[in-house]
Amino acid sequence: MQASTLAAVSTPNSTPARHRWSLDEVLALYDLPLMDLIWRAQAVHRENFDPNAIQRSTLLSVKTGGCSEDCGYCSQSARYQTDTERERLMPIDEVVAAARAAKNKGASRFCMGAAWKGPKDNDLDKVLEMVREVKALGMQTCVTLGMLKEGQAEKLRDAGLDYYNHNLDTDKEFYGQVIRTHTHDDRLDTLEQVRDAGINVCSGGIIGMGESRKNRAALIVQLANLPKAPESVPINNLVPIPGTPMADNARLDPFEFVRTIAAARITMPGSWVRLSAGRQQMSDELQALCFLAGANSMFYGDRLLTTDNPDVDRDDALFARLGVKAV
Ligand code: SAM
Ligand code: DTB
Ligand code: SF4
Repeated sequence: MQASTLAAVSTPNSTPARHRWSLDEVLALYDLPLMDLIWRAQAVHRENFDPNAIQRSTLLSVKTGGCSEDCGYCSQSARYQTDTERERLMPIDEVVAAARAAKNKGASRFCMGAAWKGPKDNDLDKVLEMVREVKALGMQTCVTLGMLKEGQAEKLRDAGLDYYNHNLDTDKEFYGQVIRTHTHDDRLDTLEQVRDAGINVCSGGIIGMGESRKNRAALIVQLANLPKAPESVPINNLVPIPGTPMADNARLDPFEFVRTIAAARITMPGSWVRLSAGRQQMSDELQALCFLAGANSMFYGDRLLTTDNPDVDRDDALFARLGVKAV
């Protein structure tokens, strides 16, 4: 099928069947001249979203460092000597205070991250309480806790969780060069549990890890062809962390990042595409190009998990300059 084929194919007397994207089709998107790619992504964006509205989530690391996993990009793996110290799970009242502050600054969703391979049941009980209390503030809730065991997704749903973040991170073919302590299939298994429990799925990846364009396109294919596309798709640009194997990675051409956003927008037309890690290192103009390419969500607040994000004053000024509103 040509890259220009519509993303949905109608069958008589039924809802339109979803188009399954092939690697060649997504590579053909990447190969378009940048202006054509952005034009196409912007057209898809406008058919599905208000192009001047950007969703803002604030992140908080509720359990930092000391993780058993060996993800080659991560400051929180116990296997690498990084500046990130191991900390205990934060007390609930501190988490709720941070969520309240984020709401007052204009975030609509609060995402709590834990550096775990997956949650132990007694830790999960504390996170459930955090979810209930943040939800009671009138915010959407999101957590990212690693791999889930049977029954845990249902508990999170019953606590009122809106989104579970669990990234595929990279192409299945490249995964083993980044992470050896768990597999791409393990990630898919958790995504299935989250989906089956009726929680919104937030899943995306990181680029700039030394992967090829083909790997980047394959990641997009793997996300877009999930049984249902994730409602939220974070695209992270690697933040190189001293002490990790990726500390000295060369910076990816920023236009390749823009192309990845556009490919996500075109292949997942109804999903919120999040311009995620790496904004601190981007100019305002590059961020505006990402929004033009179809990003309509971002992390808002001075910190990501262990690294800096643009401060809220810079983001508020950017929104005003672009005439963009927060949702
Ligand atoms: N431990 C859980 C997990 O791995 O799913 C949750 C926390 S983990 C830090 C969440 C995500 O942050 C990762 O899947 C990865 O996509 C992103 N991330 C972590 N370190 C990063 C870095 N240095 N640069 C860009 N993205 C990063
Ligand atoms: C996601 O895709 N990116 C966020 C969130 N989900 C949890 C995390 C980015 C982390 C960047 C590096 C750090 O601050 O440690
Ligand atoms: Fe642990 Fe998540 Fe970091 Fe991997 S990405 S080392 S699982 S905190």
